[in-house]
Amino acid sequence: MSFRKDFIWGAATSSYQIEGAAQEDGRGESVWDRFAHTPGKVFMDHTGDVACDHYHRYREDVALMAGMGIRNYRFSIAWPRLLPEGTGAANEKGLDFYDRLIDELLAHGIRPFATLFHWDYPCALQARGGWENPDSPKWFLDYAELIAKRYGDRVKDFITFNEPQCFIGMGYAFGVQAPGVRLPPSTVVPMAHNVLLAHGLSARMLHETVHGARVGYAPCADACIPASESPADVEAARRCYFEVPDDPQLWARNVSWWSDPAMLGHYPEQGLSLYGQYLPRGWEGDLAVIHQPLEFYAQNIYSGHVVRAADNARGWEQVPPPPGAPKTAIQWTIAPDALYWGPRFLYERYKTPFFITENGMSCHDAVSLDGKVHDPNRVDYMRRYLRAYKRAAEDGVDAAGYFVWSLMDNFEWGQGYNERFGLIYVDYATQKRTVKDSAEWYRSVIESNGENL
Ligand code: IFM
Repeated sequence: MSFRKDFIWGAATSSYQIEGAAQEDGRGESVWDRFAHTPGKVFMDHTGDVACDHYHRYREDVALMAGMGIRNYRFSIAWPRLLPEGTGAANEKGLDFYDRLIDELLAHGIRPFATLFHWDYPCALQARGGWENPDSPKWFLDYAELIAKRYGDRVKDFITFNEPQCFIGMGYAFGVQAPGVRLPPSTVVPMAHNVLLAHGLSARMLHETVHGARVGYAPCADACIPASESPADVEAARRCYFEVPDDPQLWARNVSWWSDPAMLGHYPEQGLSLYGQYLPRGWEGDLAVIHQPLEFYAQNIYSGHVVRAADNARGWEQVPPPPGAPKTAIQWTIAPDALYWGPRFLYERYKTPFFITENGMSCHDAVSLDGKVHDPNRVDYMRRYLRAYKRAAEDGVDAAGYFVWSLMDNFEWGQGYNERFGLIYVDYATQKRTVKDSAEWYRSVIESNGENL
């Protein structure tokens, strides 16, 4: 047994992290432009103004991708590039950029997977209340419809939102990402509901507008890994994975609040008991819109923590990692079994073809004297994680795809350019690209459909 024959192997990026050209061709300002330009918010005050200059170098990047054997590319569209004011008049030059990118991908035999929103929210809409505004789902729908009508003849695979846990939870509750505010659940819960409604509205519209559309959704979370395979530990890990935290700043870091409404048509009971009081009037009526049939359910998984059964009210407790447990450069615990238990628990619950839409490793890579970038740690990380994912597929998970994060080194949000996740090394001073060893290895994985893992 192996991965299914039509398994999708790909690589992912996002607009603000790679495009640059932040003030070019009529692009509007996003909350990330403003946040990054606020001193002290991002490592060394780095910004995405230039990033990988992909806006100008997309042809070179697509050619590199094709040379690496990548046949599926997940990218995101910058809302303020298409609609500088967030709504209203479209920016033809912005629309034209994605036309050219999509055409270039197709000319190289690469299938585009377009993420509608990967965090670069228009400042013009933020000034109107952003996701707090009850009109915000409709604003998103209009933006999504522009994309569907313009690109739907060539793009069939769409992901509505990337990691709402981060752009809502880290942006508005924990306050460490753009726009960087700390608001209470009474404000953030209605915002989250508006995001879910925007997801449902746009998924429905994509199915109605784009012939043959395949729509998915990409939240995230560290997976819970049972300490042993005893039924008690497995159940403890499952409970932990789907529990909504009782914490006013961290509550949004969970799986079920963000996925149950979209995938099952209801909010999780345990979460409702904590936060249901803050949902906007009429929320029950929105659930039918939020709950749209999706062709795939996705998750971004990088890490996990070990959980065991415990004799306490929750029924579980975390097992602290042992001293010296392996970590990536960004300090995330290396936990390959996250790609077994995460997909397994999620598929059991949501019963929908499953994608990993992000997984990868930050390393402090360097160009060696031989002019190459040797990154054995990344190869080892990916091999371990992919083996676990393959085991999940063998145990019945309908594993349909995997996108490595990331195609190329890029602007890593609050960490600026300090972290490198790419298969392609980017020298930001010269914009020279160097394909890393891991890219060569990934090509062999793709060619063997994971048989060589
Ligand atoms: O770079 C990010 C990406 O934008 C969202 N998921 C996690 C990645 C690594 O932090």
